[in-house]
Amino acid sequence: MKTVITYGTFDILHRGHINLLKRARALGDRLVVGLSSDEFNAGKHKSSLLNYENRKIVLESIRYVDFVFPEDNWEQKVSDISKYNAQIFVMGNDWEGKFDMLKEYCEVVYLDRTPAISTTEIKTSLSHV
Ligand code: C2G
Repeated sequence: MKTVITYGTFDILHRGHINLLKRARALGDRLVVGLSSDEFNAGKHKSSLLNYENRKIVLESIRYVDFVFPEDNWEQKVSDISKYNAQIFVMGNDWEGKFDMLKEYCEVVYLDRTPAISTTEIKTSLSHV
């Protein structure tokens, strides 16, 4: 059983997120996702439109996602990798190099970001409606 792990806010899910989740899942037999808590988002200077519970329900309904757990801080990844026995850590390449310290614990893969779509752009266009 090869477990893949990834993290994110996943607010207002769009094809960029799905593309990432699909490719991450394809690298193993199951995908576990650390979903940023509302408090952690504040720490990332990100405010999500949907709160954690909403974002969790949506993420859990995605066929590529097997399990969702809260991401409360930057430091929990090493213990999560051990807790979920993850062999591969995946992030979009906007994070390229930022998590190379995890190579000591598992394979680290940065996947190309899907161009021309982001939650920020969606929120901006919504604000002009
Ligand atoms: N993503 C993507 N293409 C996009 C938008 C996002 O591939 N057009 C990817 C990001 O690279 C990330 C994942 O989708 O791997 C989730 O994106 P966000 O919800 O924006 O997550 P982020 O705020 O980057 O949080 O500890 C890590 C952080 O929690 C990551």
